[in-house]
Amino acid sequence: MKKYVAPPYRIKMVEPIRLIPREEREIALKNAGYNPFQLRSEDVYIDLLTDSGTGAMSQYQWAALMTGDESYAGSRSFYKLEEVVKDITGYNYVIPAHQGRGAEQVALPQLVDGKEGMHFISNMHFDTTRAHVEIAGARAIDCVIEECFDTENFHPFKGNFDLVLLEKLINEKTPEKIAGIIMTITNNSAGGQPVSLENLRAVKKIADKYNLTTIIDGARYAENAFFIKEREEGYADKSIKEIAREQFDLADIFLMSAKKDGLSNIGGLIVIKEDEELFTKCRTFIVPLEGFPTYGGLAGRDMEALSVGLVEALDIDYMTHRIEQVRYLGDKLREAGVPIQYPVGGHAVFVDCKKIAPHIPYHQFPAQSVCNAVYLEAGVRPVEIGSFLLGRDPDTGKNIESPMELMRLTIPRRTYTYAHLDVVADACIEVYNNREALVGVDFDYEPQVLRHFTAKLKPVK
Ligand code: P71
Repeated sequence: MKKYVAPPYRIKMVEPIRLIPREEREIALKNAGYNPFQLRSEDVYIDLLTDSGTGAMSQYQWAALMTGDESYAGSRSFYKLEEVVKDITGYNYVIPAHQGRGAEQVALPQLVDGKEGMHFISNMHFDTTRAHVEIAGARAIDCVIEECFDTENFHPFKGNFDLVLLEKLINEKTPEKIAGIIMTITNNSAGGQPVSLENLRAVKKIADKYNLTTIIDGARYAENAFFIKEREEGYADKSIKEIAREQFDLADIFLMSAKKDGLSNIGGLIVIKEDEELFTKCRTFIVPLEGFPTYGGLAGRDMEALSVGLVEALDIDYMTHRIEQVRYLGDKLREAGVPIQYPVGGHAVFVDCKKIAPHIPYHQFPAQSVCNAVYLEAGVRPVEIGSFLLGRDPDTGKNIESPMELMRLTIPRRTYTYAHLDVVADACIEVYNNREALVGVDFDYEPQVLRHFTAKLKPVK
């Protein structure tokens, strides 16, 4: 039987976008210090900077906004959100936060608990998570499988932990000095790559052996569950929600940037399985940092939209199309010979810029150079995930060389059509065909933390 695949939605409201002329793009990029983060969105035609809070809400979410209870304390909207989150996770305690890093800034220091020389181990820390680990006085160690760094090689779960290395690291640092193991699902920095349930189970077993806390950094936990359904034996007939629950069963804490698989424009969550003492600490510190524990920096209406979005993200039709769309762009690029992280991950296509611009050294940020060229070509805004984002070693102050130099083409949820993705593919292919002309960039201004957001750069002469 023929399979018909089209978006499981139709458009009822539109936001006009425009491609400004090439000369204007050149001026805009120069004024932005050759850093796409500093562009005005009106100077961008197709915005693939991030899938975080940039998606389209459904009619049910917009309707729910109107029912928000804006009470400072004990909001009805909070209790609704709490019920939805408990139903999905099976955990006991729910605290909202304004976004993922809000949840991180409250929860991570509680796990470090003021102790010296502590570490978190993750398959791969995302940049804000790494920043909050360091602000809490601890160190972040990544422990992903080697296969993840070979962009050409197919592996169904490139986000997996290296289990041998994990146990070695725990023994090396000693279990007392491990504040927690962070399961980042999907593994954003490596290409939105999934982690298998088999791998998560093995991590949990090791954590139990050494009595360590496990934390799910689950901004894209539903996408991860979908890949398990697609690729892991025995899961084809399970629902995304059922698989997600198996993921949650393997952790003690769930931190979420709800701007991704919460299908919302803002929001975050701290969810704790059963540690009442930890819950009490988080509830205490959320007050000065984010807000009263029943709103945590969110308006009542935001909590309403999130309650609906969390459920919609578990829908199989929604998710099938979501993953198909990302794969469509990846396949187009691959067919044209553009090197990408393969297989394509959940939320973005990651282009391997080490292969595109081997003539640009890591400290001149090859992927940033490719991002800028793609913007100039067609007004498409990608984001660098490489040495520019990675920053400096907090102990030595030296630029860290990222194992991969990637340009991320991040697809917002339910926002662009396949025709937009054709434009993106054409622009990338054009830049790829003229890759010898690419030049590196250097700092004009470098901020101390999370430098990629606000840095100013200049092309190397
Ligand atoms: C993403 C982001 C946010 C971002 C990063 C770089 C440029 C623009 C936007 C945020 C995450 C994440 C994971 C796995 C925690 C956060 C922080 N990702 N964990 O990929 O991917 O959440 O942004 O809500 O504070 O674009 P937050």
